Amino acid sequence: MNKLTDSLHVENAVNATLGDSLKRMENGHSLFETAIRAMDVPVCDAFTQSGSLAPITFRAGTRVLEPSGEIADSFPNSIAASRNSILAAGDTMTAQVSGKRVAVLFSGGPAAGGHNVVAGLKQILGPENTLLGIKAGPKGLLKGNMFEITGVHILQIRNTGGFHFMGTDRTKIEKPEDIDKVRTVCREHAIDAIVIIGGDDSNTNAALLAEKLFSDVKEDGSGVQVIGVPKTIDGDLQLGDELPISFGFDTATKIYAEKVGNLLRDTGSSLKYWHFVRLMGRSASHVTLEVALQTHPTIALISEEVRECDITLSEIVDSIAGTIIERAKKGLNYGVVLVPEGLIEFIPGFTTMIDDLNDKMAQFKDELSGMNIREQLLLMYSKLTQSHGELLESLPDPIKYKLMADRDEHGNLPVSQIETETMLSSAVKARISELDENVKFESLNHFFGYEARCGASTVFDSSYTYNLGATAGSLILDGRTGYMASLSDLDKGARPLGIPIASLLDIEIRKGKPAQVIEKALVKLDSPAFIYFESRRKLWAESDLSSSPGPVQLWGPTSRQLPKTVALNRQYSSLDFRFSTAQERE
Ligand code: FBP
Repeated sequence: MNKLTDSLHVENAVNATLGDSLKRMENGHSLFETAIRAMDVPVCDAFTQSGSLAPITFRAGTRVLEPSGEIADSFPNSIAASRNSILAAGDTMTAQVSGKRVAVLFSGGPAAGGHNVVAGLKQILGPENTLLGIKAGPKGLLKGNMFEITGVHILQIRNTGGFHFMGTDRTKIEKPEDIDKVRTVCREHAIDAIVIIGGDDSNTNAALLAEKLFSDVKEDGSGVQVIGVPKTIDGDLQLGDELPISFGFDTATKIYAEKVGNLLRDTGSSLKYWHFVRLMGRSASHVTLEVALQTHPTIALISEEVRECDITLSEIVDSIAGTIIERAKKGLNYGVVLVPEGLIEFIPGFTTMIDDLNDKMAQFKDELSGMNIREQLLLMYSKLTQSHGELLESLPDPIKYKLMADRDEHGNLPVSQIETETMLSSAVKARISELDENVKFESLNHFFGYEARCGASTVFDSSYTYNLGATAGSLILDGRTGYMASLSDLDKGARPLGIPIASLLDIEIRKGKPAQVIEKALVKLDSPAFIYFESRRKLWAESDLSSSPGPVQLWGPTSRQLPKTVALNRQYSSLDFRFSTAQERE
Protein backbone atom coordinates (compact mmCIF):
# COMPACT_ATOMS: atom_id res chain seq x y z
CA MET A 1 0.00 0.00 0.00
CA ASN A 2 1.30 3.48 -0.79
CA LYS A 3 0.81 6.44 1.51
CA LEU A 4 -2.30 7.70 -0.28
CA THR A 5 -4.21 4.39 -0.17
CA ASP A 6 -3.06 4.00 3.41
CA SER A 7 -4.56 7.30 4.50
CA LEU A 8 -7.77 6.69 2.49
CA HIS A 9 -8.09 3.34 4.24
CA VAL A 10 -7.87 5.06 7.64
CA GLU A 11 -10.34 7.74 6.57
CA ASN A 12 -12.87 5.12 5.46
CA ALA A 13 -12.56 3.34 8.76
CA VAL A 14 -13.11 6.61 10.63
CA ASN A 15 -16.10 7.42 8.41
CA ALA A 16 -17.58 3.98 9.04
CA THR A 17 -17.30 4.41 12.82
CA LEU A 18 -18.56 7.99 12.69
CA GLY A 19 -21.36 6.95 10.35
CA ASP A 20 -22.39 4.20 12.77
CA SER A 21 -22.54 6.51 15.73
CA LEU A 22 -24.39 9.17 13.71
CA LYS A 23 -26.92 6.50 12.67
CA ARG A 24 -27.41 5.53 16.31
CA MET A 25 -28.24 9.17 17.10
CA GLU A 26 -30.73 9.57 14.25
CA ASN A 27 -33.86 8.81 16.23
CA GLY A 28 -33.96 11.07 19.27
CA HIS A 29 -30.51 10.15 20.54
CA SER A 30 -28.46 13.27 20.04
CA LEU A 31 -25.77 13.58 22.69
CA PHE A 32 -27.94 16.24 24.34
CA GLU A 33 -31.07 14.06 24.44
CA THR A 34 -29.07 11.13 25.79
CA ALA A 35 -27.61 13.30 28.55
CA ILE A 36 -30.91 14.87 29.64
CA ARG A 37 -32.66 11.50 29.90
CA ALA A 38 -30.27 10.70 32.72
CA MET A 39 -30.92 13.94 34.64
CA ASP A 40 -32.46 13.59 38.08
CA VAL A 41 -35.86 15.12 38.76
CA PRO A 42 -36.66 16.40 42.27
CA VAL A 43 -39.76 14.82 43.81
CA CYS A 44 -42.05 16.47 46.41
CA ASP A 45 -41.66 15.30 49.99
CA ALA A 46 -45.30 14.17 49.94
CA PHE A 47 -44.37 11.32 47.59
CA THR A 48 -41.19 10.26 49.38
CA GLN A 49 -42.24 10.18 53.04
CA SER A 50 -42.03 6.40 53.09
CA GLY A 51 -38.38 6.46 51.97
CA SER A 52 -39.23 5.52 48.40
CA LEU A 53 -41.54 7.04 45.81
CA ALA A 54 -45.09 6.11 46.81
CA PRO A 55 -48.64 7.28 45.99
CA ILE A 56 -50.54 9.44 48.45
CA THR A 57 -54.16 9.78 49.57
CA PHE A 58 -56.12 13.03 49.51
CA ARG A 59 -58.48 14.75 51.94
CA ALA A 60 -60.90 17.67 51.53
CA GLY A 61 -58.96 20.91 51.89
CA THR A 62 -60.18 24.24 53.15
CA ARG A 63 -60.77 26.10 49.86
CA VAL A 64 -64.19 25.63 48.29
CA LEU A 65 -64.95 26.89 44.76
CA GLU A 66 -68.35 28.25 43.82
CA PRO A 67 -69.63 27.46 40.34
CA SER A 68 -72.87 29.00 39.04
CA GLY A 69 -76.21 27.23 39.54
CA GLU A 70 -76.35 26.30 35.85
CA ILE A 71 -73.01 24.50 36.08
CA ALA A 72 -74.08 22.72 39.27
CA ASP A 73 -77.19 21.46 37.44
CA SER A 74 -75.11 20.13 34.54
CA PHE A 75 -72.56 18.29 36.72
CA PRO A 76 -74.62 16.73 39.52
CA ASN A 77 -72.43 13.63 40.02
CA SER A 78 -69.09 15.42 40.03
CA ILE A 79 -70.27 18.24 42.27
CA ALA A 80 -72.01 15.91 44.74
CA ALA A 81 -68.76 13.94 45.03
CA SER A 82 -66.36 16.89 45.34
CA ARG A 83 -68.63 19.41 47.06
CA ASN A 84 -66.49 21.88 45.11
CA SER A 85 -63.70 21.42 47.60
CA ILE A 86 -60.04 21.42 46.52
CA LEU A 87 -58.32 18.23 47.70
CA ALA A 88 -55.16 18.51 49.79
CA ALA A 89 -52.45 15.87 50.08
CA GLY A 90 -53.03 13.31 52.84
CA ASP A 91 -50.71 10.50 53.89
CA THR A 92 -48.69 7.95 52.00
CA MET A 93 -51.12 5.33 50.64
CA THR A 94 -50.90 2.15 52.67
CA ALA A 95 -53.43 0.02 50.79
CA GLN A 96 -51.95 -1.62 47.71
CA VAL A 97 -54.10 -0.83 44.64
CA SER A 98 -53.52 -3.23 41.77
CA GLY A 99 -54.98 -4.27 38.43
CA LYS A 100 -56.05 -0.78 37.34
CA ARG A 101 -55.84 0.00 33.64
CA VAL A 102 -55.17 3.69 33.11
CA ALA A 103 -55.15 5.38 29.68
CA VAL A 104 -53.36 8.70 29.11
CA LEU A 105 -53.62 11.17 26.22
CA PHE A 106 -52.28 14.56 25.13
CA SER A 107 -54.81 17.14 23.98
CA GLY A 108 -54.50 20.56 22.29
CA GLY A 109 -51.21 22.27 21.45
CA PRO A 110 -47.99 20.56 22.53
CA ALA A 111 -46.00 21.86 25.52
CA ALA A 112 -42.65 20.85 26.99
CA GLY A 113 -42.94 18.46 29.93
CA GLY A 114 -45.77 16.25 28.69
CA HIS A 115 -43.48 13.24 28.49
CA ASN A 116 -42.56 13.65 32.15
CA VAL A 117 -46.24 13.65 33.16
CA VAL A 118 -46.38 10.19 31.57
CA ALA A 119 -43.14 9.18 33.34
CA GLY A 120 -44.40 10.35 36.78
CA LEU A 121 -47.74 8.65 36.23
CA LYS A 122 -46.13 5.35 35.23
CA GLN A 123 -43.81 5.46 38.23
CA ILE A 124 -46.58 6.08 40.76
CA LEU A 125 -48.95 3.47 39.26
CA GLY A 126 -46.15 0.94 39.65
CA PRO A 127 -45.89 -2.51 38.05
CA GLU A 128 -49.16 -3.68 39.66
CA ASN A 129 -51.18 -1.42 37.34
CA THR A 130 -51.13 -0.94 33.55
CA LEU A 131 -50.57 2.36 31.74
CA LEU A 132 -51.90 2.68 28.19
CA GLY A 133 -50.97 5.49 25.81
CA ILE A 134 -53.66 6.87 23.50
CA LYS A 135 -52.33 7.92 20.10
CA ALA A 136 -53.24 11.26 18.48
CA GLY A 137 -55.22 12.82 21.32
CA PRO A 138 -59.00 12.75 21.92
CA LYS A 139 -59.57 11.56 18.33
CA GLY A 140 -57.47 8.49 19.19
CA LEU A 141 -59.61 7.90 22.27
CA LEU A 142 -62.76 7.83 20.12
CA LYS A 143 -61.09 5.22 17.91
CA GLY A 144 -59.62 3.19 20.78
CA ASN A 145 -56.15 3.71 19.31
CA MET A 146 -53.86 2.72 22.20
CA PHE A 147 -50.80 0.73 23.26
CA GLU A 148 -49.20 -0.35 26.51
CA ILE A 149 -46.53 2.01 27.84
CA THR A 150 -43.53 0.08 29.12
CA GLY A 151 -40.48 0.97 31.20
CA VAL A 152 -38.41 1.03 28.01
CA HIS A 153 -40.68 3.75 26.58
CA ILE A 154 -40.21 5.79 29.75
CA LEU A 155 -36.43 5.58 29.47
CA GLN A 156 -36.71 6.95 25.94
CA ILE A 157 -39.04 9.87 26.71
CA ARG A 158 -37.85 11.02 30.16
CA ASN A 159 -37.05 14.74 30.30
CA THR A 160 -37.55 15.20 26.54
CA GLY A 161 -39.72 18.01 25.09
CA GLY A 162 -42.63 17.56 22.68
CA PHE A 163 -45.70 15.35 22.50
CA HIS A 164 -44.32 13.15 19.70
CA PHE A 165 -44.40 10.00 21.85
CA MET A 166 -48.17 9.77 21.35
CA GLY A 167 -49.22 12.83 19.30
CA THR A 168 -52.11 15.19 20.06
CA ASP A 169 -55.16 16.84 18.47
CA ARG A 170 -58.01 19.23 19.25
CA THR A 171 -61.10 17.03 18.88
CA LYS A 172 -63.90 18.14 21.22
CA ILE A 173 -65.70 15.22 22.87
CA GLU A 174 -69.14 16.57 23.58
CA LYS A 175 -71.88 15.01 21.49
CA PRO A 176 -73.81 12.13 23.11
CA GLU A 177 -72.65 9.78 20.31
CA ASP A 178 -69.00 10.65 21.10
CA ILE A 179 -69.52 9.97 24.80
CA ASP A 180 -71.08 6.62 23.83
CA LYS A 181 -68.02 5.82 21.70
CA VAL A 182 -65.76 6.53 24.70
CA ARG A 183 -67.92 4.25 26.85
CA THR A 184 -67.58 1.46 24.29
CA VAL A 185 -63.80 1.95 24.02
CA CYS A 186 -63.47 1.85 27.82
CA ARG A 187 -65.42 -1.42 27.96
CA GLU A 188 -63.48 -2.99 25.08
CA HIS A 189 -60.11 -2.10 26.58
CA ALA A 190 -61.20 -2.61 30.21
CA ILE A 191 -60.12 0.94 31.06
CA ASP A 192 -60.59 2.10 34.66
CA ALA A 193 -59.28 5.65 34.36
CA ILE A 194 -58.36 8.26 31.74
CA VAL A 195 -55.79 11.03 32.21
CA ILE A 196 -56.23 14.05 29.91
CA ILE A 197 -53.17 16.26 29.63
CA GLY A 198 -54.44 19.54 28.21
CA GLY A 199 -55.36 23.21 28.46
CA ASP A 200 -58.63 24.94 29.34
CA ASP A 201 -60.63 23.41 26.47
CA SER A 202 -59.18 19.92 27.02
CA ASN A 203 -59.89 20.06 30.75
CA THR A 204 -63.43 21.15 29.90
CA ASN A 205 -63.55 17.87 27.91
CA ALA A 206 -62.22 16.09 31.01
CA ALA A 207 -64.95 17.58 33.23
CA LEU A 208 -67.68 16.47 30.86
CA LEU A 209 -66.25 12.97 30.48
CA ALA A 210 -65.85 12.60 34.26
CA GLU A 211 -69.52 13.49 34.69
CA LYS A 212 -70.82 11.26 31.91
CA LEU A 213 -68.62 8.27 32.85
CA PHE A 214 -69.24 8.66 36.58
CA SER A 215 -71.08 5.32 36.80
CA ASP A 216 -72.65 2.57 34.69
CA VAL A 217 -69.82 2.13 32.24
CA LYS A 218 -68.76 -1.36 33.32
CA GLU A 219 -70.96 -4.41 33.75
CA ASP A 220 -70.78 -4.11 37.55
CA GLY A 221 -72.21 -0.57 37.34
CA SER A 222 -68.95 1.17 38.09
CA GLY A 223 -67.71 4.17 36.14
CA VAL A 224 -64.40 5.34 34.65
CA GLN A 225 -62.33 7.91 36.52
CA VAL A 226 -61.16 10.98 34.58
CA ILE A 227 -58.28 13.18 35.76
CA GLY A 228 -56.91 16.32 34.07
CA VAL A 229 -53.37 17.71 34.03
CA PRO A 230 -52.89 21.47 33.38
CA LYS A 231 -50.90 22.11 30.21
CA THR A 232 -50.55 25.08 27.86
CA ILE A 233 -47.70 27.34 26.90
CA ASP A 234 -50.23 30.21 27.02
CA GLY A 235 -50.15 30.14 30.85
CA ASP A 236 -53.87 30.95 31.00
CA LEU A 237 -54.85 27.90 33.04
CA GLN A 238 -54.22 29.27 36.53
CA LEU A 239 -56.11 29.38 39.82
CA GLY A 240 -54.22 31.62 42.23
CA ASP A 241 -52.03 29.80 44.74
CA GLU A 242 -53.70 26.46 44.03
CA LEU A 243 -52.67 26.35 40.37
CA PRO A 244 -49.82 28.82 39.94
CA ILE A 245 -49.17 27.99 36.26
CA SER A 246 -49.77 25.44 33.52
CA PHE A 247 -46.78 23.40 32.39
CA GLY A 248 -44.93 24.33 29.18
CA PHE A 249 -45.17 28.07 29.88
CA ASP A 250 -41.72 28.20 31.48
CA THR A 251 -39.96 26.44 28.59
CA ALA A 252 -41.75 28.41 25.88
CA THR A 253 -41.15 31.79 27.49
CA LYS A 254 -37.47 31.05 28.19
CA ILE A 255 -36.98 30.08 24.52
CA TYR A 256 -38.79 33.20 23.30
CA ALA A 257 -36.82 35.31 25.79
CA GLU A 258 -33.55 33.99 24.39
CA LYS A 259 -34.60 34.95 20.86
CA VAL A 260 -35.93 38.37 21.89
CA GLY A 261 -32.76 38.97 23.95
CA ASN A 262 -30.71 38.15 20.85
CA LEU A 263 -32.75 40.56 18.74
CA LEU A 264 -32.30 43.29 21.33
CA ARG A 265 -28.56 42.73 21.13
CA ASP A 266 -28.65 42.73 17.33
CA THR A 267 -30.70 45.89 17.09
CA GLY A 268 -28.41 47.67 19.52
CA SER A 269 -25.46 46.57 17.38
CA SER A 270 -26.71 47.28 13.88
CA LEU A 271 -28.53 50.44 15.05
CA LYS A 272 -31.00 50.56 12.17
CA TYR A 273 -33.97 48.20 12.62
CA TRP A 274 -37.22 48.17 14.52
CA HIS A 275 -38.27 44.55 15.06
CA PHE A 276 -41.97 43.84 15.51
CA VAL A 277 -42.24 40.45 17.22
CA ARG A 278 -45.55 38.65 17.69
CA LEU A 279 -45.37 36.10 20.50
CA MET A 280 -47.60 33.04 20.71
CA GLY A 281 -50.36 32.87 23.32
CA ARG A 282 -53.89 32.62 21.99
CA SER A 283 -55.74 35.06 24.26
CA ALA A 284 -53.93 36.05 27.42
CA SER A 285 -50.69 38.06 27.28
CA HIS A 286 -48.89 36.08 30.01
CA VAL A 287 -46.23 34.98 27.49
CA THR A 288 -45.52 38.54 26.34
CA LEU A 289 -45.47 39.86 29.91
CA GLU A 290 -43.04 37.14 31.02
CA VAL A 291 -40.73 37.69 28.03
CA ALA A 292 -40.85 41.44 28.68
CA LEU A 293 -39.81 40.94 32.32
CA GLN A 294 -36.92 38.76 31.19
CA THR A 295 -35.65 41.00 28.37
CA HIS A 296 -36.84 44.62 28.95
CA PRO A 297 -37.83 45.39 25.34
CA THR A 298 -38.37 48.90 24.00
CA ILE A 299 -42.14 48.37 23.83
CA ALA A 300 -44.42 45.48 24.89
CA LEU A 301 -48.17 45.58 24.30
CA ILE A 302 -50.45 43.77 26.75
CA SER A 303 -53.84 42.84 25.26
CA GLU A 304 -55.68 42.94 28.60
CA GLU A 305 -54.59 46.56 29.14
CA VAL A 306 -55.72 47.47 25.63
CA ARG A 307 -59.18 46.05 26.37
CA GLU A 308 -59.56 47.36 29.91
CA CYS A 309 -58.30 50.86 29.12
CA ASP A 310 -60.26 50.99 25.85
CA ILE A 311 -57.17 51.75 23.77
CA THR A 312 -58.11 51.94 20.09
CA LEU A 313 -55.96 50.70 17.21
CA SER A 314 -55.10 54.23 16.19
CA GLU A 315 -54.08 55.06 19.78
CA ILE A 316 -51.79 52.00 19.83
CA VAL A 317 -50.26 53.09 16.53
CA ASP A 318 -49.86 56.70 17.74
CA SER A 319 -48.18 55.60 20.92
CA ILE A 320 -45.65 53.33 19.14
CA ALA A 321 -44.97 56.02 16.53
CA GLY A 322 -44.49 58.58 19.32
CA THR A 323 -41.88 56.41 21.06
CA ILE A 324 -40.05 55.82 17.77
CA ILE A 325 -39.93 59.56 17.01
CA GLU A 326 -38.73 60.40 20.55
CA ARG A 327 -35.95 57.80 20.30
CA ALA A 328 -35.00 59.04 16.84
CA LYS A 329 -34.44 62.53 18.32
CA LYS A 330 -31.79 60.92 20.56
CA GLY A 331 -30.26 59.08 17.61
CA LEU A 332 -31.80 55.75 18.67
CA ASN A 333 -33.34 54.55 15.40
CA TYR A 334 -33.91 51.02 16.57
CA GLY A 335 -35.82 48.88 19.03
CA VAL A 336 -37.98 45.82 19.62
CA VAL A 337 -41.79 45.85 19.93
CA LEU A 338 -43.47 42.79 21.45
CA VAL A 339 -47.00 42.07 20.24
CA PRO A 340 -49.13 39.39 21.93
CA GLU A 341 -50.61 36.90 19.47
CA GLY A 342 -54.16 37.48 20.66
CA LEU A 343 -54.05 41.32 20.51
CA ILE A 344 -56.53 41.65 17.65
CA GLU A 345 -59.34 40.08 19.68
CA PHE A 346 -58.81 42.61 22.49
CA ILE A 347 -58.81 45.89 20.54
CA PRO A 348 -62.06 47.78 21.17
CA GLY A 349 -64.25 47.51 18.10
CA PHE A 350 -62.43 44.37 16.98
CA THR A 351 -63.72 42.36 19.96
CA THR A 352 -67.37 42.96 19.12
CA MET A 353 -66.72 42.72 15.37
CA ILE A 354 -65.10 39.27 15.80
CA ASP A 355 -67.97 38.14 18.07
CA ASP A 356 -70.47 39.31 15.46
CA LEU A 357 -68.44 37.56 12.74
CA ASN A 358 -68.30 34.29 14.73
CA ASP A 359 -72.06 34.55 15.15
CA LYS A 360 -72.79 35.21 11.48
CA MET A 361 -70.31 32.62 10.24
CA ALA A 362 -72.09 30.01 12.37
CA GLN A 363 -75.50 31.25 11.20
CA PHE A 364 -74.62 31.26 7.46
CA LYS A 365 -72.35 28.20 7.56
CA ASP A 366 -74.07 26.41 4.67
CA GLU A 367 -74.10 29.41 2.31
CA LEU A 368 -70.43 30.19 3.10
CA SER A 369 -69.26 26.66 2.40
CA GLY A 370 -70.00 26.94 -1.33
CA MET A 371 -68.35 30.36 -1.80
CA ASN A 372 -64.85 31.63 -2.55
CA ILE A 373 -63.22 34.01 -0.06
CA ARG A 374 -64.26 37.21 -1.92
CA GLU A 375 -67.91 36.07 -2.01
CA GLN A 376 -67.73 35.06 1.65
CA LEU A 377 -66.47 38.51 2.59
CA LEU A 378 -69.20 40.26 0.58
CA LEU A 379 -71.83 38.16 2.35
CA MET A 380 -70.34 39.00 5.75
CA TYR A 381 -70.14 42.77 5.02
CA SER A 382 -73.88 42.64 4.38
CA LYS A 383 -74.74 40.53 7.43
CA LEU A 384 -72.58 42.19 10.11
CA THR A 385 -73.80 45.40 11.74
CA GLN A 386 -72.83 48.41 9.63
CA SER A 387 -69.88 49.46 11.81
CA HIS A 388 -68.56 45.89 12.06
CA GLY A 389 -68.90 45.41 8.29
CA GLU A 390 -67.00 48.65 7.67
CA LEU A 391 -64.24 47.70 10.10
CA LEU A 392 -63.78 44.28 8.47
CA GLU A 393 -63.74 45.86 5.01
CA SER A 394 -61.10 48.40 6.09
CA LEU A 395 -58.55 45.74 7.07
CA PRO A 396 -55.67 44.57 4.88
CA ASP A 397 -56.61 41.51 2.77
CA PRO A 398 -54.34 38.97 4.57
CA ILE A 399 -55.95 39.89 7.93
CA LYS A 400 -59.49 39.70 6.50
CA TYR A 401 -58.82 36.27 5.00
CA LYS A 402 -57.47 34.93 8.28
CA LEU A 403 -60.47 36.30 10.19
CA MET A 404 -62.66 34.22 7.86
CA ALA A 405 -60.70 31.00 8.54
CA ASP A 406 -62.51 28.03 10.12
CA ARG A 407 -62.66 28.07 13.93
CA ASP A 408 -61.31 24.95 15.67
CA GLU A 409 -63.70 22.47 17.32
CA HIS A 410 -63.70 24.58 20.48
CA GLY A 411 -64.70 27.73 18.55
CA ASN A 412 -61.25 29.40 18.69
CA LEU A 413 -60.13 31.80 15.95
CA PRO A 414 -56.70 30.72 14.60
CA VAL A 415 -54.92 33.85 15.87
CA SER A 416 -51.52 32.17 15.43
CA GLN A 417 -51.97 32.77 11.70
CA ILE A 418 -53.02 36.44 11.85
CA GLU A 419 -50.06 38.70 11.15
CA THR A 420 -50.93 41.51 13.55
CA GLU A 421 -47.27 42.53 13.75
CA THR A 422 -47.24 43.27 10.01
CA MET A 423 -50.49 45.21 10.24
CA LEU A 424 -49.08 47.25 13.14
CA SER A 425 -45.67 47.98 11.64
CA SER A 426 -47.25 49.15 8.34
CA ALA A 427 -49.68 51.41 10.21
CA VAL A 428 -46.82 52.78 12.35
CA LYS A 429 -44.75 53.50 9.22
CA ALA A 430 -47.63 55.43 7.67
CA ARG A 431 -48.20 57.37 10.89
CA ILE A 432 -44.52 58.29 11.27
CA SER A 433 -44.35 59.67 7.76
CA GLU A 434 -47.41 61.83 8.52
CA LEU A 435 -45.89 63.12 11.77
CA ASP A 436 -42.24 63.59 10.83
CA GLU A 437 -40.97 62.57 7.44
CA ASN A 438 -37.33 62.95 8.51
CA VAL A 439 -37.50 60.05 10.96
CA LYS A 440 -35.75 56.96 9.65
CA PHE A 441 -37.88 53.86 10.28
CA GLU A 442 -36.96 50.45 8.92
CA SER A 443 -38.96 47.56 10.33
CA LEU A 444 -38.71 43.77 10.25
CA ASN A 445 -41.54 41.48 11.33
CA HIS A 446 -41.31 38.15 13.17
CA PHE A 447 -43.57 35.55 14.68
CA PHE A 448 -42.10 33.43 17.47
CA GLY A 449 -44.60 30.62 17.97
CA TYR A 450 -44.35 26.95 17.12
CA GLU A 451 -40.59 26.75 17.57
CA ALA A 452 -40.89 26.91 21.38
CA ARG A 453 -43.77 24.58 22.19
CA CYS A 454 -41.68 21.42 21.86
CA GLY A 455 -38.33 22.78 22.99
CA ALA A 456 -36.29 20.75 25.47
CA SER A 457 -37.98 21.20 28.87
CA THR A 458 -36.54 23.57 31.39
CA VAL A 459 -35.62 22.02 34.73
CA PHE A 460 -38.78 23.57 36.17
CA ASP A 461 -41.06 22.05 33.53
CA SER A 462 -39.38 18.62 33.78
CA SER A 463 -39.76 18.60 37.56
CA TYR A 464 -43.22 20.16 37.70
CA THR A 465 -44.62 17.68 35.20
CA TYR A 466 -43.08 14.59 36.79
CA ASN A 467 -44.75 15.58 40.07
CA LEU A 468 -48.03 16.43 38.28
CA GLY A 469 -47.95 12.91 36.81
CA ALA A 470 -47.38 11.47 40.29
CA THR A 471 -50.30 13.58 41.59
CA ALA A 472 -52.61 12.42 38.78
CA GLY A 473 -51.65 8.78 39.47
CA SER A 474 -52.27 9.20 43.20
CA LEU A 475 -55.71 10.75 42.54
CA ILE A 476 -56.58 7.67 40.48
CA LEU A 477 -55.29 5.16 43.03
CA ASP A 478 -57.21 7.10 45.71
CA GLY A 479 -60.42 6.52 43.68
CA ARG A 480 -61.02 10.16 42.68
CA THR A 481 -62.63 11.42 39.46
CA GLY A 482 -63.25 14.84 37.91
CA TYR A 483 -60.13 16.47 39.43
CA MET A 484 -57.20 18.29 37.89
CA ALA A 485 -53.80 17.49 39.35
CA SER A 486 -51.95 20.54 40.66
CA LEU A 487 -49.04 21.64 42.86
CA SER A 488 -48.97 24.73 45.04
CA ASP A 489 -46.14 26.34 47.06
CA LEU A 490 -43.59 25.89 44.29
CA ASP A 491 -40.95 27.78 46.30
CA LYS A 492 -41.38 25.74 49.49
CA GLY A 493 -41.19 22.08 48.56
CA ALA A 494 -44.51 22.01 46.59
CA ARG A 495 -47.82 20.50 47.76
CA PRO A 496 -49.89 18.13 45.57
CA LEU A 497 -53.57 19.11 45.17
CA GLY A 498 -56.70 17.97 43.33
CA ILE A 499 -58.90 20.73 41.86
CA PRO A 500 -62.53 19.79 41.06
CA ILE A 501 -62.69 20.65 37.35
CA ALA A 502 -66.45 21.12 37.03
CA SER A 503 -66.26 23.81 39.72
CA LEU A 504 -63.97 25.84 37.38
CA LEU A 505 -66.50 26.01 34.55
CA ASP A 506 -68.33 29.12 33.45
CA ILE A 507 -70.57 30.15 30.55
CA GLU A 508 -68.93 31.73 27.48
CA ILE A 509 -70.18 32.44 23.96
CA ARG A 510 -68.42 30.09 21.53
CA LYS A 511 -69.31 29.87 17.82
CA GLY A 512 -72.22 32.19 18.57
CA LYS A 513 -73.73 29.97 21.29
CA PRO A 514 -73.38 29.83 25.10
CA ALA A 515 -70.95 27.07 26.10
CA GLN A 516 -69.78 25.72 29.47
CA VAL A 517 -66.00 26.14 29.50
CA ILE A 518 -63.13 26.81 31.88
CA GLU A 519 -62.62 30.55 31.98
CA LYS A 520 -59.19 31.60 30.69
CA ALA A 521 -57.05 33.31 33.33
CA LEU A 522 -56.03 36.63 31.77
CA VAL A 523 -53.31 39.06 32.87
CA LYS A 524 -54.70 41.15 35.71
CA LEU A 525 -53.76 44.81 35.65
CA ASP A 526 -53.58 44.87 39.45
CA SER A 527 -51.26 41.83 39.60
CA PRO A 528 -47.75 42.35 41.01
CA ALA A 529 -46.19 41.23 37.69
CA PHE A 530 -48.12 43.77 35.63
CA ILE A 531 -47.56 46.55 38.19
CA TYR A 532 -43.81 45.88 38.11
CA PHE A 533 -43.80 45.92 34.30
CA GLU A 534 -45.79 49.16 34.30
CA SER A 535 -43.31 50.77 36.66
CA ARG A 536 -40.34 49.98 34.38
CA ARG A 537 -41.59 50.21 30.80
CA LYS A 538 -41.16 53.98 30.34
CA LEU A 539 -37.50 53.65 31.23
CA TRP A 540 -37.07 50.65 28.89
CA ALA A 541 -38.59 52.72 26.06
CA GLU A 542 -36.40 55.76 26.69
CA SER A 543 -33.05 54.11 27.30
CA ASP A 544 -31.46 50.80 26.40
CA LEU A 545 -31.81 48.65 29.51
CA SER A 546 -32.34 45.37 27.71
CA SER A 547 -31.25 42.06 29.08
CA SER A 548 -30.31 38.89 27.18
CA PRO A 549 -31.17 35.83 29.30
CA GLY A 550 -29.32 33.47 26.92
CA PRO A 551 -30.33 29.91 26.05
CA VAL A 552 -32.33 27.72 28.43
CA GLN A 553 -29.96 26.66 31.17
CA LEU A 554 -30.20 23.13 32.58
CA TRP A 555 -27.18 23.61 34.83
CA GLY A 556 -25.88 26.68 36.60
CA PRO A 557 -27.21 29.60 38.62
CA THR A 558 -30.46 30.28 36.69
CA SER A 559 -31.42 26.67 35.98
CA ARG A 560 -33.88 26.54 38.89
CA GLN A 561 -35.64 29.78 38.07
CA LEU A 562 -39.42 29.90 37.93
CA PRO A 563 -41.19 32.19 35.49
CA LYS A 564 -40.80 35.71 36.92
CA THR A 565 -44.52 36.46 36.56
CA VAL A 566 -45.34 33.39 38.69
CA ALA A 567 -42.83 34.25 41.42
CA LEU A 568 -44.07 37.87 41.54
CA ASN A 569 -47.79 37.09 41.41
CA ARG A 570 -47.58 34.37 44.03
CA GLN A 571 -45.29 36.59 46.14
CA TYR A 572 -42.75 33.80 46.54
CA SER A 573 -39.72 34.56 48.62
CA SER A 574 -37.34 33.54 45.83
CA LEU A 575 -37.21 33.29 42.05
CA ASP A 576 -36.10 29.66 42.40
CA PHE A 577 -38.46 26.71 42.72
CA ARG A 578 -38.00 24.01 45.34
CA PHE A 579 -39.84 20.70 44.98
CA SER A 580 -38.36 19.06 48.01
CA THR A 581 -37.18 20.34 51.34
CA ALA A 582 -34.26 17.89 50.92
CA GLN A 583 -33.00 20.31 48.26
CA GLU A 584 -32.04 22.63 51.10
CA ARG A 585 -29.52 20.06 52.21
CA GLU A 586 -28.14 19.39 48.70
P1 FBP B 1 -53.25 24.97 23.91
O1 FBP B 1 -54.05 26.00 24.63
O2 FBP B 1 -54.05 23.85 23.41
O3 FBP B 1 -52.09 24.51 24.74
O4 FBP B 1 -52.58 25.63 22.61
C1 FBP B 1 -51.88 26.79 22.68
C2 FBP B 1 -51.37 27.30 21.36
O5 FBP B 1 -50.00 27.05 21.22
C3 FBP B 1 -51.68 28.80 21.21
O6 FBP B 1 -50.68 29.58 21.80
C4 FBP B 1 -51.78 28.97 19.72
O7 FBP B 1 -52.58 30.07 19.37
C5 FBP B 1 -52.43 27.69 19.31
O8 FBP B 1 -52.02 26.71 20.24
C6 FBP B 1 -52.07 27.25 17.92
O9 FBP B 1 -52.86 26.17 17.59
P2 FBP B 1 -52.55 25.11 16.47
O10 FBP B 1 -51.48 24.21 17.01
O11 FBP B 1 -53.83 24.39 16.31
O12 FBP B 1 -52.11 25.86 15.27
